Amino acid sequence: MTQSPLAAQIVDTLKHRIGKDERAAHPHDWLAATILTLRNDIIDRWMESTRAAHAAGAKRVYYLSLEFLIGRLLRDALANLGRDSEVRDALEELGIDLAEIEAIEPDAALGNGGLGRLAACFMESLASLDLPAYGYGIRYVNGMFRQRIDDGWQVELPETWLAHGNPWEFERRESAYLVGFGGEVVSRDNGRVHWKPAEGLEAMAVDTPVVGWRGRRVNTLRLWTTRAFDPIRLDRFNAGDHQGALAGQVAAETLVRVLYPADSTPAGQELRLRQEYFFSSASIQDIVRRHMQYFGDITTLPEKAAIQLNDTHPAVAVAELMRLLIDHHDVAFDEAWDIARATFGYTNHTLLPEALESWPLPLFERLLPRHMQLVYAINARLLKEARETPGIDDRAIAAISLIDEGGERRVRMANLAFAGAHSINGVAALHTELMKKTVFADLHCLYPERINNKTNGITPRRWLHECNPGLTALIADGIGPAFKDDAAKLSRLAPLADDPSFRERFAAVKRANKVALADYIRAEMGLSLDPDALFDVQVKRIHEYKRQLLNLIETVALYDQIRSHPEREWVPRVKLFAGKAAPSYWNAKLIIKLANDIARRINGDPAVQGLLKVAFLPNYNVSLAERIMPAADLSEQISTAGMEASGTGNMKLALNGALTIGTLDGANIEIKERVGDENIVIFGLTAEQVAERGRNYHPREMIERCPALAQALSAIASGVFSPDDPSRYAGLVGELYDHDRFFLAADFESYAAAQREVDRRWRDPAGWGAAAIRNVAGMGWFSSDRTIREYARDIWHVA
Ligand code: B1N
Repeated sequence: MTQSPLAAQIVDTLKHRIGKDERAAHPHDWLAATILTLRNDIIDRWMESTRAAHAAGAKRVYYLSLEFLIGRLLRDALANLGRDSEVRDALEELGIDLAEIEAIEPDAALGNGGLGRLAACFMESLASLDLPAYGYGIRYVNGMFRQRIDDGWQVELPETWLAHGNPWEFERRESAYLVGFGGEVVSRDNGRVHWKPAEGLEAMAVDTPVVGWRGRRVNTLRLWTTRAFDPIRLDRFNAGDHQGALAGQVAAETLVRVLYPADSTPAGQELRLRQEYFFSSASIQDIVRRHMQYFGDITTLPEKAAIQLNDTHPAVAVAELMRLLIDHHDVAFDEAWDIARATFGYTNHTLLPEALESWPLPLFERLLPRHMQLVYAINARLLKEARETPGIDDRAIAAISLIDEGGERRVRMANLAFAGAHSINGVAALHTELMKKTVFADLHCLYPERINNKTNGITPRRWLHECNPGLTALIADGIGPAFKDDAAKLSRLAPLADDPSFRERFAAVKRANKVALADYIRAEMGLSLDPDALFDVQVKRIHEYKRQLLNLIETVALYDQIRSHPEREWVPRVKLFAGKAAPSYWNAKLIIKLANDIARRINGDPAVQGLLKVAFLPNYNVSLAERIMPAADLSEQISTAGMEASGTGNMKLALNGALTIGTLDGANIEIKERVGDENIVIFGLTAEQVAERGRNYHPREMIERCPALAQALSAIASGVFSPDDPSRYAGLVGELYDHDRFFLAADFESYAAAQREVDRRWRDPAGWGAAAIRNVAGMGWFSSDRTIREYARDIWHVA
């Protein structure tokens, strides 16, 4: 049999690049050979994209983010290049199953959750919209930890995504920069200021190509790794100090070793500040070098570069650009400040006060003495402007200052980012309005034109086409393929909600996806699930404000009800939970244990007759999300109103035909507007009511007035689900009576009623199916292509 050219290429790559023949090759070798072969095509397009942008003198977008949660890349590349079936066939000729080798590609988990995944969706949309862009971040050796569940408890294991090498990346040894720390600032005779760092390490670029839809453009994700300047100190080694000889190397490796695994809470340690400055400095140096090489005049930087700060993690880049302009390019302070503000945009992702980054002043000054001076200089200018603005009093001045003077003095990174940017955006409409009223109220008063909203989005390539091929084919059959190039065209699906035969086919696709997920869960956890039950999912980081505990308490209340009234017609439900807890977040870890304790008890109770099953799926990551989204019927988006900035899992689930049960929080509000009030189940206090209630809230009374809630809480607190340690949850539940910071008691009744409304709707399959289809039809607006178009138009000013 003659081999197809592609199959021959893969075999050739296997032989000459991997050094294996067909008989000796392991699945990992086939995976690498396939990627390396496909890469040739990608490289050609990559170079073409770079050349064209250069020739056009185009403005470039730079997305600075400490996190890029990109997941697996092969499926994405194949789909976007349209080479899926060609590669599948070639591998089949060689006796290799594409799906099998795809499944062993490690997840690139260089992020915690929503913020990191958003950065990955944005990179894909930037390439799909043919915008010249670079993502800048850190090439962590160990990404987000792998979660194992041992006896119901979370155990964190190191994640080793680079163990088999990484065929997607290119080391750029020539793109290397010195990044300094510590030392002193000296004034030179010529009036210039010079920073002499005490320590230095080298940042080296490692590039990954990002393929856009239909291979239109290939952009660069540039992740920095470290090289010790002087890898081994031979003088020390020869003197017998073997460890000392390698100290520089070890310090350099430590910096990029791990991703901080805390979502929405700042780590606060010195290593984190070092990571932030390391990647910010390398990125700014790279941007300035490219600009000078192409355009030769630093003052035109804002015309040719838009730098977006993904939260405050890269906010020190503002001071770093000022330093390069003033100390290295002889730009005067005022002009440098104008250039910086015209270049930077800042995106805020959270209002939680405990999540706002600030650094103890002594630490900041010790690590970055020159930046400290610049922060003072910027602050002096800022406060002078504030004092000259009518209506700004001393209290407002204190709030605007880059330095927090209350208690231990600290540098406020959000204020630095705000002051140093021409645009400050929130990630959903409500969140943006709350930014104006809360954290940034005074800065907003000073610069009322800066805050704007850019509601988050998700890429429909990964989160519909690739993860749900069944639904994608059905949609194409119903409305034609145009939605693949323009997600807004999904709206054409709406009339088909009234077509019984389309609804039936839609239900069959959903059922097949549920069977696939049930098969996975049986294989992984030994738990059998009924694919005809309602699959109710809450998948996201474990955090008290996201209220997994509310869902669990309601689950217990439902369990009690089923046991007391077995004669009633209960809707069979499967409650699925997944998500990671920050390793140091005790209550979050306890909530995972509670989910597992509740699951064990309910799943083993013959009295519920399989009407209710509960499962906590270990190690939630991008790949597991790709399995869950297509199989969900109900999406739990139940954060305390005002606390979830946007959410993006809510978008992925609705796009795949799940109905949302949710609060009026984050992007839920905009989802409701787009899918229609009848196709979403809303409950609970509004953000305004939460703020109002906060001052006069008595959870104990509310609990005592609601027997279902009181009973569920006392069952959990007294050890019904933890007979091995009856007081395990006494503290977790006890806190609710007196504090209940997240208003579980206030929202419980409304949540439980909403769940019974969900049951009522589920009993009408036609009505449910129509609502699910209308969800898909309404979700096109949440494509990250739309989000990126808005950033491009309003913030970056690129065509
Ligand atoms: O960013 C997502 C939003 O959809 C979520 O609502 C929001 O919670 C999330 C410190 C964060 N906010 N803040 C973080 C992550 C890591 C870290 O070290 C904060 N993540 C969010 C995308 O906009």
